[in-house]
Amino acid sequence: MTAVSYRLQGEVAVLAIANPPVNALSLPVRTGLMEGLRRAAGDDAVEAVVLTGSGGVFSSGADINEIASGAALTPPTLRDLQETMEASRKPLVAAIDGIAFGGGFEIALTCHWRVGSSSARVGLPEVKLGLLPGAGGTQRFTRLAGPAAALEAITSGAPIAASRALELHLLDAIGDDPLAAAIELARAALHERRPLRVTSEIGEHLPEGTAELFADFRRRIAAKARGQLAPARIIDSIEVACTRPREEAFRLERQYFLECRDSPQRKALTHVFFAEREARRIPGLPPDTEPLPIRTAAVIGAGTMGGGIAMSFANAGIPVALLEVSSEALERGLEVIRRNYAASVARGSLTQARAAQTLALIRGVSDYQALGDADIVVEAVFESLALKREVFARLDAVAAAHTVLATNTSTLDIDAIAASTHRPAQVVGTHFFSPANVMKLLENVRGRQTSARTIATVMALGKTLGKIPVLAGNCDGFIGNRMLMFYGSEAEFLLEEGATPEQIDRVMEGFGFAMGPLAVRDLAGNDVGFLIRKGRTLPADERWSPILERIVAAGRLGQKTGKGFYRYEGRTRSVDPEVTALIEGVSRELGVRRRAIPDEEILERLLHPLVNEGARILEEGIAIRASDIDVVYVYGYGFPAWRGGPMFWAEQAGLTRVVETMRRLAPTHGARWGPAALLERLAREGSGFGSVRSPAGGPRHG
Ligand code: T1G
Repeated sequence: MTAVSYRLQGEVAVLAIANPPVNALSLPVRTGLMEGLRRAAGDDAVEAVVLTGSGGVFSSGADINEIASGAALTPPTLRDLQETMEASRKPLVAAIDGIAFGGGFEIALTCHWRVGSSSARVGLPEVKLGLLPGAGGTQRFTRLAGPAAALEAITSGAPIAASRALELHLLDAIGDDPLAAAIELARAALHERRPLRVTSEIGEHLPEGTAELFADFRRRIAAKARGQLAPARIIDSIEVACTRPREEAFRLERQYFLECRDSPQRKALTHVFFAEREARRIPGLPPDTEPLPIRTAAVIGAGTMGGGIAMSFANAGIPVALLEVSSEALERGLEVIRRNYAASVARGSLTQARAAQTLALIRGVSDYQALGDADIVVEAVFESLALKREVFARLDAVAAAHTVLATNTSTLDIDAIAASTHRPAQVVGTHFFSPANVMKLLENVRGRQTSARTIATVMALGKTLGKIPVLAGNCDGFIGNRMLMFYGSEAEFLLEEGATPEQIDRVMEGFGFAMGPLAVRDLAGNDVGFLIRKGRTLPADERWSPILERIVAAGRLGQKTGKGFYRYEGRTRSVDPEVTALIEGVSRELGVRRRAIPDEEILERLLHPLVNEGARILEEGIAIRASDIDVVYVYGYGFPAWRGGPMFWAEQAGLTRVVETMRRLAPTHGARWGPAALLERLAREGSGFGSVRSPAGGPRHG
């Protein structure tokens, strides 16, 4: 089957890209398009050309693998195609169904006109790969829609609905049958002898492209885009569309694109893109394993997590019963959900109708018998093993035989919970991250007896809920929280030795975390962190720092009490001399002589233990692959995606440095802080994590 089909509909040639699953513009597609364009140009019977995609997709853009390998530069390149298109004397119309993203949308923007289906989405998401639209996208989009819309759309990479694209003149018409509508538009253009609209020639200087617009926008995204190259170059590229002659502007866009393409950030973001998709592959799962269809759900517990999980199901169109035995607690939980949807409507991110429709899918109940035939029940009660075992025993008695019983526990033993049921094969962990209706990561945890079908079901559910699922083995803390223990402890040890909360958080936020470790503790609640810690027993050669205990004892629970490691005015934090005194007091008690600690030491001593524990998790088979650990940290713990995740970052920085740090820490911190054997081996061999896979059976059990 050719990558591009060519057929005549009367005097109109129809070129359809056929490169499943997403019509990426790989070399065979580009070649097929070039052949089709030339054939149409040379055939007098052809008076117009319509470009479309088959399989319900226009195109997802350039082939990301080819960008990494350089094959994207093998002629005909996208720019070769665009030159041929702009030289056409015959009308070119794009018919867009499904998505037209990246280079796919850039090809459509090079057509003279564009028609979309009402459900079509267009966009330039290159920024998510550390790139900028390299085939004229910043130029043509800006000329059609104006710089303000271009700045928002291309620095966010967000998809644009057809109706909005029409408003922005990115589409010229919307039709239920975009192909027929495109052919009709082409015939009208012929009949009316419409001048061909070459989008790259629209408006030489765009009046609204004022210096203030760009200065304001740069200020507005400074925090979010800190340290990142692509957003900055996208703004530069849109600015030159408004201020420089066309030829120069296109040349500069190309220059900026190549700069981004060759940056470490592009490599890191491409790694994350494929890592997300690789995480769905579970070795050892029989290939014919069919996930259980999830048509209805139930959630036990209407607290923050339970409410957020219920919203996740409703947002995906799945009716969900939210169970809370106390009617007051149930009403409180439902009220929080109602307020969340109202806030989305107020923000304009949801229509009133859509909010009402979604809310109607959530049914509050107080009786286990009301759970009916839910296909999955997610328990989200207080983090107590005894309580969870009691809930699972009750669920086991009332749930339908096929129902999957999932626990949202963040660290407790899945096997111990499964043992309170007669269906351990259908018990699994589904660890959501707060706020559950927002955070993308879904850390699924398999127990010793969790069946292949149950695993396949919760992995597929992750995608259905619009989340990014990763499978973990069963151990204390699974993947994310187990690594976090070391990160959090080391932050406090650094405080004892001379660092301050503001220095530590500044260093980690400068690295790219949305929030540093102490600010995160204040957000999550220091009492929560302390409670989890109290439930754990450390090896004899390890200790906790007393700092967190002192902070909690002083009533400094974090943002919710207006003070924690910082003092708060709302969400704004400031240094609190009382905390400085508290920390210095602990140093004195411990006989530690405080010293100025270099930022670099803080960064390495926080990230290397994270990577080292990740290596242990990998060698124990708790994680299937290192890139899964990267996905967990990027989507669950705010690790900057443009650094690729902890394991990818460590490989780039050099695994030997991690080994050296852990060798330095082990004598004072305990044997577990010594370098993982896998890490020492890889560092010795000079190889990376890519070669490491867990045993075929998937993660073993901690
Ligand atoms: N290139 C190569 N493979 C791609 C791809 C692409 N552009 N898009 C998707 N895939 C693979 C993906 O890895 C997966 O493979 C399969 O297709 C299904 O994808 C010059 C330089 C389109 C919204 O950034 O956002 O154009 O795991 O599981 O959930 O300016 O894929 O099955 O082996 O994600 O339905 C810009 C990236 C490229 C869009 C579909 N375009 N893709 O989501 O399926 S750079 C993008 C997506 C560019 C130009 C620049 C999503 C999707 P496998 P999937 P999905």
